[in-house]
Amino acid sequence: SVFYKPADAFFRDNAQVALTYDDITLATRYSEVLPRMTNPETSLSESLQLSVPIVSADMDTVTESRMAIAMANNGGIGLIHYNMSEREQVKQVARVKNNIHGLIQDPISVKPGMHIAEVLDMMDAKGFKFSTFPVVDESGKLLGLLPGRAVKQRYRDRTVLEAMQPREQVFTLRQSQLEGDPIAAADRFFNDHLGIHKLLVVDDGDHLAGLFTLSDIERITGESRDNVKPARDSQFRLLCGAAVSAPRTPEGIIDRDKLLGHVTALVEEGVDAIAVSTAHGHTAGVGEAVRLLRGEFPGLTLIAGNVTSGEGVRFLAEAGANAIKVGQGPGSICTTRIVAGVGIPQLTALYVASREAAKAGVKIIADGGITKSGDMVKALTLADAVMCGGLLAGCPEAPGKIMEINGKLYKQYRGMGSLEAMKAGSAARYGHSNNIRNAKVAAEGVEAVKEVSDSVDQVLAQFIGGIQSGMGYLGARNLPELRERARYIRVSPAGQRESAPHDVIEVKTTQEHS
Ligand code: RVP
Repeated sequence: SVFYKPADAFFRDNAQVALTYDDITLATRYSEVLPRMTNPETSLSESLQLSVPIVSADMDTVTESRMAIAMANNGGIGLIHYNMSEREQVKQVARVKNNIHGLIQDPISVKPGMHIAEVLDMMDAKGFKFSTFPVVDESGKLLGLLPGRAVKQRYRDRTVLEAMQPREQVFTLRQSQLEGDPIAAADRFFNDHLGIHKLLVVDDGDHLAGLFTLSDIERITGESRDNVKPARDSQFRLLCGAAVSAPRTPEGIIDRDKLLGHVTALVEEGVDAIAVSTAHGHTAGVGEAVRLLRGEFPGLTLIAGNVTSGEGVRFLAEAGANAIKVGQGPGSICTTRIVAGVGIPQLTALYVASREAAKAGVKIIADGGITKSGDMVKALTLADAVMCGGLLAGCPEAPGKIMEINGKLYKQYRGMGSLEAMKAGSAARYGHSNNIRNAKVAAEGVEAVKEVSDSVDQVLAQFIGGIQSGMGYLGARNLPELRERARYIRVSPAGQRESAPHDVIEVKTTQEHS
């Protein structure tokens, strides 16, 4: 059609103006694809696959462990923010990696000589919510199971040996019995053993090799019924990412030791992606941080940003990033364009970045400005995934205070460049010294609130449904086909008004959630 153009032709025609989501619409195409037949899976690197292309933003009012767990359970991934101590961030990642798992291949165990008090201290230090632990000797051989009911202050002076169930009373499966589908094997076991909630796996020498819990198995088998595929690593653990800044020494150079120490601790807990997350990623400092991490951790998925130019994408790709965050100024709480006068409307930025990313063989993440699932579909015609802050900040899984205003419930949502967030640690992201208490700095974000929303499960079900509808309209079975089949046209201001509900009084029926 002369009207609806593929990306290259469309953006060439519009080279004089920067566009964003609402400026355009996508043309429908002949389709043999129903929405439910579409598969929006994506990858952020060769090793990091997601079942849905949605990432929760590394912001201190969006992603901590609860959000990351919910995101991965729904097939996406969360990036734990860095406005907390390194130790706390490592703990948060550990919480996600230990949360729900088909088979926990490396379960936390205790030694027979420990006192219950030490077990309680360990749980506290690591933030574990579970309190049942296998008991093993120095060689990892299974000696028994310490039940949760024995892990109480009242028994703090007892030893694990005194409190545990001995080996002969502990149910186990051999690794060889798990061949094929381990979840199905565990499911059968729990069916046959009424009242048993923990199942240990041992090798031929009776060394501990894994642990199943009934609640995990129920969650997983329940999920597969709902057709939600959680995002997991090769050991069946949920995926989790974490953000770092590009830390500097007082002399202003990248603090290599601090960065390496921090990332090493995250990697030891099994983090799946590290994002070097700053407001301006096309800088010497971010390039150096990415190069350093790539050199030390060759197989680790590295995300870096943010940029809005082809040169910026190439620069970070050459430094070793796998996925590049694109977006300067589109965020709902972002004032960079007003304060600094820079930044590019998001759709044009994504187009420019996507062309360079294809050449460099890297992925791009559309970061900021997504306000509805239609924006996600538009973004995914150019990007490999979208990153959301505001759309998730009202969920109960997001951190942050809930407040009541005029009888309605709201949750705090603030930019990482807002004054309060920068005081809490994110100043370096905006190129300021981390000790800004007395300095005069220009905030590039606002503090705001979002109405409290449904849970992540429900919110993401709507977004994923929207993405799949969009794919159905374009006749695209998967995201590569969506990219290929996308045809764009600009919309007039009247066209934009026409796109949203108009000339009606909207009523809300509450959906019943089972
Ligand atoms: P949004 O989803 O539109 O709420 O935008 C979230 C994004 O905004 C973040 O992922 C980040 O890139 C950007 N951000 C976060 N803080 C600020 C700021 O204070 N300027 N901007």
